[in-house]
Amino acid sequence: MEKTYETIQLECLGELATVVINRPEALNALSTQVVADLTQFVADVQSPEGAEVRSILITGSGEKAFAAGADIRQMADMTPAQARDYSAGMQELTRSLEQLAIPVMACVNGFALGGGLELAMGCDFIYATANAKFGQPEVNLGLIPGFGATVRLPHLVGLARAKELIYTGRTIGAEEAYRIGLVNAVFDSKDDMLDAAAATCREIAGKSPAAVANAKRTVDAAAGLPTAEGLLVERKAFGAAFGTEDARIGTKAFLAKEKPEFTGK
Ligand code: CO8
Repeated sequence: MEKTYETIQLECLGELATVVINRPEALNALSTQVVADLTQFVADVQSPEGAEVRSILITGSGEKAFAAGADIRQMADMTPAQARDYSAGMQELTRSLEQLAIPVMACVNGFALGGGLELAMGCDFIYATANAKFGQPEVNLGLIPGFGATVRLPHLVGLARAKELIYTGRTIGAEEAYRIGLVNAVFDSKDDMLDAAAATCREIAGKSPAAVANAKRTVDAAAGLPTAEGLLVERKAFGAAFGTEDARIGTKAFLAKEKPEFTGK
């Protein structure tokens, strides 16, 4: 897929699309244009032209920031109604990332604060560099998180840790983020992180696309449901997996001791 956007750079290498948030002068803060460009990118991936894309990495330009939050300059004069619309736009973007049938990884270099961390949490999982810094500093501005952290942060790190981070506005380093389950892995350099993320994407791309999409949909649908309801969601999706071509291909190949050639159907 070849597309250009105002505030994000797209690098496509075969099936892997790497999105680089590119506003280094503002530490990649998420202006309305960045949100619009990311939203357009998701629409492009879902268009026929984007069919070749099998996984997505989102990262920030330079070494200093993934994204230092919503653009405070733009936000400063918003009315409550405008802020609600702004929040809605970004919430829809993160929902659309969660609803894509392919994996989306956040690769956090430097600051992932406020809306930056919320964007990262809208991805399937997060890799980070050792210099990464995470936090929800909205209380320092008299605000609260508005791009999903009150919902997703407790899912990832538990209610009490999420409350502590949100109430204090404290920034934590990569090692602590790893220890509390916010990030999956920490790397010495940005290149190491991006290489490892690309390898994980290749690993996933070698599996059944139908199964990966079903797993993503099911985990998303079951997240936050009471156990009994979540199990019903899983049961239905497990049943549906047996209606796919990939399930026949995968199970037959196993029994024949062959490598499966999945079709994604
Ligand atoms: N928005 C706009 N510009 C920013 C932002 C930002 N979030 N962060 C940094 N910048 C700009 C700075 O203004 C500065 O610009 P200039 O050179 O023109 O003065 C440039 O980036 C470099 O920043 P610093 O000089 O501050 O760099 P430091 O290394 O000294 O500090 C920090 C780095 C600690 C990251 C610091 O920049 C900082 O604290 N930034 C703000 C972090 C923050 O509070 N983020 C949360 C924003 S609120 C949010 O995300 C809420 C989301 C929910 C919204 C709900 C809907 C309304």
